[in-house]
Order: sequence, then structure tokens, then C-alpha cells
Amino acid sequence: MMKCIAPFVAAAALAVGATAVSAGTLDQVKQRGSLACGSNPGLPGFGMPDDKGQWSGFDVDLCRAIAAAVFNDPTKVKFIPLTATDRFTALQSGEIDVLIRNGTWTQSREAELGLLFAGVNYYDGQGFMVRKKLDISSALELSGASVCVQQGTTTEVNLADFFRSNNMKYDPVVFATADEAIKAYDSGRCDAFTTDVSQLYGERLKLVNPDEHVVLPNVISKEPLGPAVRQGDDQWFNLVKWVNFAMIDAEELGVTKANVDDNLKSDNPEIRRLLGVEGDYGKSMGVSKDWAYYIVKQVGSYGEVFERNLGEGSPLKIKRGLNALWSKGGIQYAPPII
Ligand SMILES: N[C@@H](CCC(=O)N[C@@H](CS)C(=O)NCC(=O)O)C(=O)O
Repeated sequence: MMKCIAPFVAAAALAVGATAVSAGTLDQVKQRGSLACGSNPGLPGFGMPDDKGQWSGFDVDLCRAIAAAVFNDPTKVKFIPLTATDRFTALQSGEIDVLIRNGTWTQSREAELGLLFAGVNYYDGQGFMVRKKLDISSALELSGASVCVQQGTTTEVNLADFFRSNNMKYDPVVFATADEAIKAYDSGRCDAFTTDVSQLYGERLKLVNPDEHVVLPNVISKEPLGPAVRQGDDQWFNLVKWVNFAMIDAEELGVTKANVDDNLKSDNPEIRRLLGVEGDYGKSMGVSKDWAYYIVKQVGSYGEVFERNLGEGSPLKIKRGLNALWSKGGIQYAPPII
């Protein structure tokens, strides 16, 4: 087990100095010629490099979409691998421009750590995985269980809350990385493994016999995951936020990678504004008027990015659920570009 610093306090020390490096992020990114994106180094579906160093994942594609908006080139990104514990200090210190690493938007990460979450790219919640042979159907049957969990996460806090509020005893077994936690669970060190539900499906793929394990139906927390930036740079905050919104708006308007060029001829005023055919909505954010055209053309709409990394087109096969558009039974809702 690796030794780690306490989850929330660690980054707080730097919060005061955070604004020193925060203004002018867009100019710095342009001068550098690439975006420094804080990423998860080992989470299937969300972010990880393959053996050739090629990164892929749902969060990784949001990094690429920001690069597409800034440079009209989604390849101008440097992915910086970060653990749960070191991710916020990396953002505060200016080592990265944006953190897109399945990070939950919480009050203390904004008010105490001096960060801002620029929207939600995935609505998640915390769950549990257990061995089928344990023969339980609810997390409420986990009294007395040992639970493998990763340090420096909201997961640790919610786990304690859940057992305390249900008057149940448990034995937390804490690790610095997800890999260590999942390996320990697989080797029988813990009765249960807990993390965000989306990650349970990704981590399950790493087990020796994935079919011998089941994700329990209980969802014990709200985990709105999204990109985070430093406070004190409204221009950059706006850009990151509107890149995510533009992808959601594109899905709602039916604009995809495949049809985006045809849609340049569309009569629909919302599509014309999105793609920069009418008006210039990039200028006030410091990017070109066709910023969203390049996002969709080179990376895709929200729905396409979801399906490719997490949905039916991926090994995870996660249903859209809460992440369906608001008009289709979910809660993904982006303000209009107008
Ligand atoms: N959403 C939670 C949990 C995020 C998190 O870091 N989860 C772990 C548990 S699976 C993870 O992604 N680990 C990947 C790794 O360390 O390689 C948070 O923001 O605190």
C-alpha cells in the first residue's frame, strides 16, 4: 500500500497562491502550442494511454475538443497523468491548464481549493462491486465487510457516511491508486470494491474473471464529474465550459462528425450559430468563429463521444441513463449559443 497525504487538506495549502498563475491561460496555451490536460492514467473508458502511448477515453476526448476549439487541431494536447491525490495541486500550481480526470464537482474543491468546475460531462454516483458467490443483493447487507477504496477521493468520504448513517461497521482498506485497490480486491483482500459506478464497470474489466463479480444496485452518492480550472481566469473558464456545452448542443441539434459539413448549409438558425455560419460566437472567447465546427468535425458531438468511449461502441456498454439529453429522459442540458 502506498503512503499518501490526506485527500482534501493536501491541496488546500496552495489555494491562496492559485490565482498567481491563473490569468491568461488561453494566451499561455496558444504560446505553448499545446494544451496541458490533467488526465487519468488508468481508467478504461475515461482516460488511459495504450502501449504505444496513444490516449483514449471520454475525458481525453474533452481535452481534444478544447484543443480543437483553440487550435483547430485536436492533436495539440499533452496528457499529464495524475493520481487522485496529486490532481488538484497540479492544477493550482499551473502544471496543467485544465483537469479532466473523472473529478467530482464539490463545494470544498471550489471554495477551499480555489478551483471552478466548468460544467458536468458525466453524471455519476458511487456504487459497490462484490463477488457473486457472496450472494447479496444490496449494499445494506455489507455490515462488517472489508472495502477496498482509493485515497484522495470523494469515494472515501461517502463510504464512511454510508456505513455510519446505516449503523453498519466496515473495514476500509485504502490504496493510492485504483490499480492497487482493484488488484487487492481481486486477490481477495476485500469483500467489496467501491468507486463511481461508471468506474466499477471499467475496473471490472481488469479482474481475472469479470463474470464472477456483480455491481450492486445501490447508488450512495451524487458524483457530478466535470472539467476543473483555476479560479481567476473567466475567459478560460468560459471557453472550457462552452466546449462541453457546444458538444451537448450539437447532439441536441443532430449535428455529428459525419454530417457537420452538410449542416453548414442548414437553414436552422441554431445550427448556423453553432457552426459559425451566422454570427461570431468564438471572438468573445478568444477563438475563431468556427470553434464548434472544429470540435464536432474532429472530435464529435457529446452523444458520439459517449457512445464511442462508454456506450455500445465500447467494451463498457454503459447506458446513457442520467447522461441522456434532457429531451430524452436524462439531465444533460446545455444553454443555447445565442
Ligand atoms: N469522482 C471521485 C473519484 C475519482 C477517482 O480518482 N477515482 C479513482 C478510483 S477508480 C480513479 O479514477 N483512479 C484511477 C487511478 O488512480 O488510476 C473524485 O473526484 O474524488
